[in-house]
Amino acid sequence: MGEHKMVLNVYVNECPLCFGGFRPERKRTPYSIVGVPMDCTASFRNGQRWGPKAIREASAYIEYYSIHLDFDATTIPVYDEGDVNVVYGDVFETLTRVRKVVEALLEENRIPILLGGEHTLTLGSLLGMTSKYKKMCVVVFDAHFDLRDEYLGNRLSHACVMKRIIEQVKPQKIFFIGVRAFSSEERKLAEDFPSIEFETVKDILKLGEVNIAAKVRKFIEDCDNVYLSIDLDVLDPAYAPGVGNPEPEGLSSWSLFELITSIVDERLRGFDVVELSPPYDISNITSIVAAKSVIEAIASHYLKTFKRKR
Ligand SMILES: [Mn+2]
Repeated sequence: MGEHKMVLNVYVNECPLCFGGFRPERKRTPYSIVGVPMDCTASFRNGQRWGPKAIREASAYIEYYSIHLDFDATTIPVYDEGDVNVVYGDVFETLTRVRKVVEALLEENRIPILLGGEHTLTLGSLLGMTSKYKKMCVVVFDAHFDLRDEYLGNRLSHACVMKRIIEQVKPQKIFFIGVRAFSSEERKLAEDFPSIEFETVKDILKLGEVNIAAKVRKFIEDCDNVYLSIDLDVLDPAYAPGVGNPEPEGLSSWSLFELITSIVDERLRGFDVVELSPPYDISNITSIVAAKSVIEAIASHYLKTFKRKR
Protein backbone atom coordinates (compact mmCIF):
# COMPACT_ATOMS: atom_id res chain seq x y z
CA MET A 1 0.00 0.00 0.00
CA GLY A 2 1.35 3.42 -0.93
CA GLU A 3 2.05 5.80 1.93
CA HIS A 4 -0.66 8.26 0.96
CA LYS A 5 -3.26 5.55 0.73
CA MET A 6 -2.17 4.22 4.12
CA VAL A 7 -2.48 7.69 5.66
CA LEU A 8 -6.05 7.98 4.38
CA ASN A 9 -6.82 4.45 5.58
CA VAL A 10 -5.45 4.89 9.08
CA TYR A 11 -5.84 8.60 9.82
CA VAL A 12 -9.20 9.30 8.18
CA ASN A 13 -12.44 7.74 9.37
CA GLU A 14 -14.55 7.36 6.25
CA CYS A 15 -17.79 7.00 8.20
CA PRO A 16 -17.71 8.55 11.69
CA LEU A 17 -21.45 8.15 12.15
CA CYS A 18 -21.72 4.53 11.02
CA PHE A 19 -22.59 1.97 13.71
CA GLY A 20 -19.33 1.04 15.41
CA GLY A 21 -17.62 4.12 13.97
CA PHE A 22 -16.56 2.56 10.68
CA ARG A 23 -17.96 0.72 7.69
CA PRO A 24 -16.70 -2.80 6.89
CA GLU A 25 -17.09 -4.41 3.49
CA ARG A 26 -20.79 -5.23 3.12
CA LYS A 27 -20.34 -8.78 1.87
CA ARG A 28 -18.24 -9.70 4.92
CA THR A 29 -21.26 -9.55 7.22
CA PRO A 30 -24.96 -10.48 7.25
CA TYR A 31 -25.75 -7.79 9.86
CA SER A 32 -27.43 -4.69 8.42
CA ILE A 33 -28.11 -1.69 10.63
CA VAL A 34 -31.02 0.53 9.51
CA GLY A 35 -32.07 3.68 11.34
CA VAL A 36 -35.78 4.54 11.47
CA PRO A 37 -35.86 8.09 12.87
CA MET A 38 -39.64 8.27 13.35
CA ASP A 39 -41.54 9.88 16.23
CA CYS A 40 -44.82 10.62 14.46
CA THR A 41 -47.19 9.30 17.17
CA ALA A 42 -45.23 10.09 20.36
CA SER A 43 -47.86 10.71 23.04
CA PHE A 44 -45.72 11.94 25.93
CA ARG A 45 -42.09 12.67 25.15
CA ASN A 46 -40.92 12.81 21.52
CA GLY A 47 -37.39 13.05 20.12
CA GLN A 48 -37.11 9.40 19.06
CA ARG A 49 -36.17 10.71 15.62
CA TRP A 50 -32.72 11.46 17.06
CA GLY A 51 -32.39 7.90 18.42
CA PRO A 52 -30.51 6.20 15.55
CA LYS A 53 -27.89 8.95 15.46
CA ALA A 54 -27.33 8.79 19.24
CA ILE A 55 -27.01 4.97 19.21
CA ARG A 56 -24.45 5.18 16.40
CA GLU A 57 -22.48 7.84 18.24
CA ALA A 58 -22.44 5.79 21.47
CA SER A 59 -21.55 2.61 19.57
CA ALA A 60 -18.26 4.11 18.44
CA TYR A 61 -17.02 4.78 21.97
CA ILE A 62 -17.88 1.67 24.01
CA GLU A 63 -16.18 -1.69 24.41
CA TYR A 64 -17.63 -4.69 22.58
CA TYR A 65 -16.80 -7.40 25.12
CA SER A 66 -19.82 -9.33 26.42
CA ILE A 67 -19.31 -10.55 29.97
CA HIS A 68 -22.52 -12.56 29.60
CA LEU A 69 -21.10 -14.55 26.69
CA ASP A 70 -17.42 -14.26 27.62
CA PHE A 71 -16.90 -13.14 24.08
CA ASP A 72 -15.24 -10.18 22.37
CA ALA A 73 -17.70 -8.92 19.77
CA THR A 74 -15.19 -6.44 18.31
CA THR A 75 -14.38 -9.03 15.67
CA ILE A 76 -17.94 -9.14 14.28
CA PRO A 77 -18.35 -6.79 11.31
CA VAL A 78 -21.63 -4.85 11.21
CA TYR A 79 -22.68 -2.94 8.11
CA ASP A 80 -24.60 0.31 8.45
CA GLU A 81 -27.09 0.81 5.61
CA GLY A 82 -28.19 4.29 6.74
CA ASP A 83 -31.64 5.60 7.64
CA VAL A 84 -35.10 5.05 6.19
CA ASN A 85 -36.46 8.35 4.85
CA VAL A 86 -39.34 8.96 7.22
CA VAL A 87 -42.48 10.88 6.18
CA TYR A 88 -43.27 12.61 9.45
CA GLY A 89 -46.89 13.37 8.68
CA ASP A 90 -47.65 9.91 7.36
CA VAL A 91 -47.27 6.89 9.66
CA PHE A 92 -48.68 4.47 7.08
CA GLU A 93 -46.28 5.54 4.32
CA THR A 94 -43.36 5.43 6.77
CA LEU A 95 -44.27 1.88 7.86
CA THR A 96 -44.61 0.86 4.20
CA ARG A 97 -41.07 2.10 3.58
CA VAL A 98 -39.78 0.21 6.64
CA ARG A 99 -41.51 -2.95 5.36
CA LYS A 100 -40.01 -2.59 1.88
CA VAL A 101 -36.51 -1.95 3.23
CA VAL A 102 -36.73 -5.06 5.46
CA GLU A 103 -38.01 -7.11 2.50
CA ALA A 104 -35.13 -5.88 0.33
CA LEU A 105 -32.57 -6.85 2.99
CA LEU A 106 -34.12 -10.31 3.50
CA GLU A 107 -34.01 -10.81 -0.27
CA GLU A 108 -30.22 -10.58 0.12
CA ASN A 109 -30.27 -12.98 3.10
CA ARG A 110 -29.28 -10.20 5.47
CA ILE A 111 -30.29 -9.74 9.12
CA PRO A 112 -32.05 -6.38 9.57
CA ILE A 113 -31.29 -4.52 12.80
CA LEU A 114 -33.54 -1.50 13.17
CA LEU A 115 -32.61 1.44 15.35
CA GLY A 116 -35.61 3.50 16.50
CA GLY A 117 -37.42 5.57 16.46
CA GLU A 118 -40.77 4.94 18.09
CA HIS A 119 -42.06 1.40 18.69
CA THR A 120 -44.60 1.64 15.85
CA LEU A 121 -41.79 0.78 13.41
CA THR A 122 -41.93 -2.85 14.63
CA LEU A 123 -45.19 -3.29 12.67
CA GLY A 124 -43.49 -2.30 9.41
CA SER A 125 -40.49 -4.44 10.21
CA LEU A 126 -42.52 -7.57 11.05
CA LEU A 127 -44.73 -7.14 7.96
CA GLY A 128 -41.47 -7.17 5.99
CA MET A 129 -40.16 -10.22 7.88
CA THR A 130 -43.22 -12.29 6.92
CA SER A 131 -42.41 -11.83 3.23
CA LYS A 132 -39.70 -14.43 3.81
CA TYR A 133 -40.55 -16.10 7.11
CA LYS A 134 -44.19 -17.14 7.13
CA LYS A 135 -44.15 -18.18 10.78
CA MET A 136 -42.51 -15.79 13.18
CA CYS A 137 -42.21 -15.83 16.96
CA VAL A 138 -41.72 -12.47 18.61
CA VAL A 139 -39.93 -11.79 21.89
CA VAL A 140 -40.67 -8.28 23.20
CA PHE A 141 -38.88 -6.45 25.99
CA ASP A 142 -41.21 -3.66 27.07
CA ALA A 143 -42.75 -1.99 30.12
CA HIS A 144 -45.97 -1.89 28.11
CA PHE A 145 -48.06 -4.40 26.16
CA ASP A 146 -48.95 -1.85 23.43
CA LEU A 147 -52.15 -3.87 22.98
CA ARG A 148 -54.66 -1.01 22.90
CA ASP A 149 -57.10 -1.05 20.00
CA GLU A 150 -56.67 2.68 19.55
CA TYR A 151 -54.91 5.43 21.45
CA LEU A 152 -56.15 9.03 21.37
CA GLY A 153 -58.13 8.11 18.26
CA ASN A 154 -55.11 6.69 16.43
CA ARG A 155 -54.98 2.98 15.55
CA LEU A 156 -51.42 3.29 14.24
CA SER A 157 -50.05 4.65 17.54
CA HIS A 158 -47.03 3.26 19.38
CA ALA A 159 -49.50 2.26 22.13
CA CYS A 160 -51.34 -0.07 19.70
CA VAL A 161 -48.43 -1.57 17.81
CA MET A 162 -48.63 -5.10 19.24
CA LYS A 163 -52.42 -5.21 18.67
CA ARG A 164 -51.88 -4.32 15.00
CA ILE A 165 -49.10 -6.91 14.81
CA ILE A 166 -51.44 -9.62 16.14
CA GLU A 167 -54.07 -8.64 13.54
CA GLN A 168 -51.86 -8.05 10.50
CA VAL A 169 -48.71 -10.14 11.04
CA LYS A 170 -50.36 -12.97 13.01
CA PRO A 171 -47.17 -14.16 14.72
CA GLN A 172 -46.94 -17.80 15.75
CA LYS A 173 -46.21 -16.71 19.33
CA ILE A 174 -45.41 -13.58 21.33
CA PHE A 175 -43.55 -13.42 24.65
CA PHE A 176 -43.53 -10.10 26.56
CA ILE A 177 -40.72 -9.66 29.09
CA GLY A 178 -40.62 -6.97 31.77
CA VAL A 179 -44.16 -5.64 31.40
CA ARG A 180 -45.48 -3.57 34.28
CA ALA A 181 -47.46 -0.60 32.92
CA PHE A 182 -50.74 -1.59 31.29
CA SER A 183 -54.53 -1.35 31.42
CA SER A 184 -56.55 -4.28 32.80
CA GLU A 185 -58.01 -4.78 29.28
CA GLU A 186 -54.53 -5.22 27.85
CA ARG A 187 -53.59 -7.69 30.55
CA LYS A 188 -56.78 -9.67 29.98
CA LEU A 189 -56.12 -9.78 26.23
CA ALA A 190 -52.59 -11.06 26.88
CA GLU A 191 -53.88 -13.67 29.34
CA ASP A 192 -56.71 -14.86 27.10
CA PHE A 193 -54.71 -15.08 23.90
CA PRO A 194 -53.32 -18.63 23.64
CA SER A 195 -50.23 -17.65 21.65
CA ILE A 196 -49.22 -14.88 24.08
CA GLU A 197 -47.17 -15.36 27.24
CA PHE A 198 -45.63 -12.74 29.52
CA GLU A 199 -43.50 -12.20 32.58
CA THR A 200 -43.79 -9.03 34.63
CA VAL A 201 -40.82 -7.39 36.32
CA LYS A 202 -42.14 -8.81 39.59
CA ASP A 203 -41.83 -12.36 38.22
CA ILE A 204 -38.33 -11.69 36.93
CA LEU A 205 -37.15 -10.33 40.28
CA LYS A 206 -38.77 -13.21 42.18
CA LEU A 207 -37.72 -16.08 39.91
CA GLY A 208 -34.43 -14.71 38.55
CA GLU A 209 -33.16 -14.23 35.00
CA VAL A 210 -32.01 -17.84 34.59
CA ASN A 211 -35.49 -19.26 35.24
CA ILE A 212 -37.25 -16.64 33.13
CA ALA A 213 -34.87 -17.22 30.21
CA ALA A 214 -35.51 -20.96 30.48
CA LYS A 215 -39.25 -20.32 30.38
CA VAL A 216 -38.94 -18.13 27.27
CA ARG A 217 -36.69 -20.67 25.54
CA LYS A 218 -39.22 -23.41 26.28
CA PHE A 219 -42.06 -21.26 24.93
CA ILE A 220 -40.26 -20.62 21.63
CA GLU A 221 -38.85 -24.14 21.40
CA ASP A 222 -40.94 -25.02 18.34
CA CYS A 223 -40.27 -21.71 16.55
CA ASP A 224 -38.07 -21.69 13.45
CA ASN A 225 -37.83 -17.92 13.25
CA VAL A 226 -37.51 -15.44 16.07
CA TYR A 227 -37.77 -11.65 16.00
CA LEU A 228 -36.67 -9.57 18.95
CA SER A 229 -38.07 -6.14 19.81
CA ILE A 230 -36.34 -4.21 22.57
CA ASP A 231 -38.27 -1.20 23.86
CA LEU A 232 -35.75 0.56 26.08
CA ASP A 233 -38.48 1.52 28.56
CA VAL A 234 -38.30 -2.08 29.81
CA LEU A 235 -35.33 -0.73 31.75
CA ASP A 236 -35.76 1.23 34.94
CA PRO A 237 -35.60 5.01 34.32
CA ALA A 238 -32.43 4.97 36.44
CA TYR A 239 -30.80 2.90 33.68
CA ALA A 240 -32.68 4.46 30.76
CA PRO A 241 -33.99 7.96 31.49
CA GLY A 242 -34.14 8.94 27.81
CA VAL A 243 -37.27 7.15 26.59
CA GLY A 244 -40.69 8.32 25.41
CA ASN A 245 -42.77 6.83 28.24
CA PRO A 246 -40.63 6.02 31.29
CA GLU A 247 -42.13 3.79 33.99
CA PRO A 248 -40.67 3.04 37.43
CA GLU A 249 -39.70 -0.46 38.61
CA GLY A 250 -37.89 -1.59 35.50
CA LEU A 251 -35.06 -3.99 34.76
CA SER A 252 -31.38 -3.23 35.23
CA SER A 253 -29.00 -3.22 32.25
CA TRP A 254 -27.48 -6.42 33.62
CA SER A 255 -30.85 -8.20 33.68
CA LEU A 256 -31.69 -7.08 30.15
CA PHE A 257 -28.36 -8.22 28.70
CA GLU A 258 -28.46 -11.51 30.64
CA LEU A 259 -31.93 -12.24 29.21
CA ILE A 260 -31.01 -11.18 25.66
CA THR A 261 -27.88 -13.34 25.59
CA SER A 262 -29.69 -16.33 27.12
CA ILE A 263 -32.59 -16.17 24.65
CA VAL A 264 -31.06 -15.10 21.32
CA ASP A 265 -29.73 -17.95 19.19
CA GLU A 266 -29.30 -18.89 15.52
CA ARG A 267 -33.05 -18.51 14.84
CA LEU A 268 -32.89 -14.72 15.21
CA ARG A 269 -33.99 -13.25 11.85
CA GLY A 270 -33.96 -9.59 12.82
CA PHE A 271 -34.46 -7.23 15.72
CA ASP A 272 -35.11 -3.65 16.73
CA VAL A 273 -34.12 -1.35 19.58
CA VAL A 274 -36.70 1.39 19.98
CA GLU A 275 -37.95 4.43 21.92
CA LEU A 276 -34.63 6.12 22.69
CA SER A 277 -35.28 9.85 23.04
CA PRO A 278 -31.90 11.65 23.19
CA PRO A 279 -33.36 15.07 24.21
CA TYR A 280 -34.49 13.42 27.48
CA ASP A 281 -31.31 11.40 27.89
CA ILE A 282 -28.86 12.40 30.57
CA SER A 283 -25.14 11.90 30.13
CA ASN A 284 -25.82 9.51 27.18
CA ILE A 285 -26.94 6.84 29.68
CA THR A 286 -29.73 5.48 27.49
CA SER A 287 -27.93 5.69 24.15
CA ILE A 288 -24.99 3.74 25.59
CA VAL A 289 -27.25 0.99 26.95
CA ALA A 290 -29.08 0.95 23.58
CA ALA A 291 -25.82 0.51 21.67
CA LYS A 292 -24.72 -2.27 24.02
CA SER A 293 -28.10 -4.05 23.60
CA VAL A 294 -27.45 -4.16 19.85
CA ILE A 295 -23.99 -5.59 20.44
CA GLU A 296 -25.17 -8.22 22.96
CA ALA A 297 -27.90 -9.45 20.59
CA ILE A 298 -25.56 -9.62 17.59
CA ALA A 299 -22.86 -11.33 19.66
CA SER A 300 -25.32 -13.94 20.92
CA HIS A 301 -26.58 -14.68 17.41
CA TYR A 302 -23.08 -14.76 15.94
CA LEU A 303 -21.67 -17.04 18.63
CA LYS A 304 -24.51 -19.56 18.40
CA THR A 305 -24.65 -19.49 14.59
CA PHE A 306 -21.00 -19.44 13.58
CA LYS A 307 -19.15 -20.72 16.65
CA ARG A 308 -21.65 -23.26 18.03
CA LYS A 309 -20.38 -22.67 21.53
CA ARG A 310 -21.93 -22.34 24.96
MN1 LIG B 1 -42.98 0.71 25.91
